[in-house]
Order: sequence, then structure tokens, then C-alpha cells
Amino acid sequence: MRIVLLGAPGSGKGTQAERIVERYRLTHVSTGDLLRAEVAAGTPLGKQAKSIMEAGELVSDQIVLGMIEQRLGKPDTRNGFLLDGFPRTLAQAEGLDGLLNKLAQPLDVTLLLEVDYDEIMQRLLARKRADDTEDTIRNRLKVYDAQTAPVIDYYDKQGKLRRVQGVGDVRAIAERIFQVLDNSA
Ligand code: B4P
Repeated sequence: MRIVLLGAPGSGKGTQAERIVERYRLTHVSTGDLLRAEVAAGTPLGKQAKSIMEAGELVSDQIVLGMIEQRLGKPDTRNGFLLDGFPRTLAQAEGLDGLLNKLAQPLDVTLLLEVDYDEIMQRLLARKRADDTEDTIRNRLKVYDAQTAPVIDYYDKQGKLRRVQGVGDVRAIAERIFQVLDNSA
């Protein structure tokens, strides 16, 4: 199965992604994790990404698409993958479609985790990552509304979007997701 997991920052994409990949034996590809690894390793890409991430802005489409192309070229993605935190812009969504067409591996389903912004603010302030200050979170939500909302429409028009309520017990949310995925397989 090939899945995209969408949702606002802090909607629980990373949390649910771990459960989904375990159940369906998929490869987990998180652009946030890939970027944080570059920052931690101090690579030129990481140095460029660090201040962008700390301001709550999006790293450039070109960099992120290059990273994804490289990652999806590895053999461990052949039996299915979950993209977590990607695509975040229309250009990334279109780039991904082009790439997956070339690989003859179309997406099966896009899951949207829905959580209201008050709840998100509380969750992220409790987490205390470098990009989890109040100002940065507000900016990330603004960027999400402006740049990622069109991605939701894009997949909706393709008939691939499935919405899941992301509030409440983590295991109960996972069960709702599994139901959707079992019906999409
Ligand atoms: P990401 O790493 O994707 O981070 P995120 O959106 O903050 O987190 P996520 O939704 O995964 O939330 P989580 O499960 O951790 O992005 C970070 C930055 O990287 C971006 O701002 C951007 O700068 C850059 N970036 C990444 N991808 C990019 C792209 N494609 N293009 C450009 N730039 C990109 O959950 C959050 C918290 O909530 C956790 O503390 C968790 O424990 C808690 N939680 C989860 N589920 C819960 C529940 N049901 N109830 C209560 N708490 C819960």
C-alpha cells in the first residue's frame, strides 16, 4: 500500500505513522525526520534548513522533492510506503505524482488527520521541540492554511482523500485509521 498522511503540524502524523507502518509493514518516510537528521549531522542542507524550520516556514520544494526522490529510489520502498509530512504544497503534490508515475507506483490513499488548532497549540507547547514555541506554532498553522490546504483539495478531486478525526485516545485514532485503510486496500 502507498499512503500519504496529511494533517496540520501537531495533528499526530508522526504518532500515528508509527502504528500504521507497523501494522501494514510499510516503510515510513517522514520529511520532518529526514530534515532533522540533516540538521543534526550539520550537512550543508541541514544548515540551510535549520533556521527555516525554527521560524516555522517550509523548506524549499526543490530541496524536499530532491530528498523524496532519493528516498523513494531505495529498494525498501518497493513493498509500500507511508509519506508523513509530505507533500505540504501543491508543487510537492504535483512533483510526487510525476515521480510516482515514472516509478509506476501510484498512491492508493491520502489520509487527513483532523484536529482543531486550540488542541494543537496545547499539544505542541507540551512537546518542547526547538520549533515548538508559541510564535513558531502560530506561524506553522498560518503556513499550513495557506500552503497545505490546497493539497487537501488536490487529493479530494482525485477521489483519494479520507478524513479521520485525530482527537482522543491515540489507540482509538489508530483503530479508526485501520478501518479506513482496510476498506481502501
Ligand atoms: P514535521 O516533522 O512534519 O512535524 P509536525 O507537523 O510538527 O508533527 P506531527 O503532525 O508529526 O505531530 P506529532 O505526531 O509529532 O515538520 C517539522 C518542520 O519540518 C516543518 O515545520 C517544516 O519546517 C519542515 N518540513 C517537514 N516536511 C516538509 C515539507 N514536505 N516541505 C517543507 N518543509 C517541511 O504529534 C505532536 C504532539 O502531539 C506530540 O507531542 C505527540 O505526543 C502529541 N500527540 C499525538 N497524538 C495525540 C493525541 N491523540 N492526543 C494528545 N496528544 C497527542
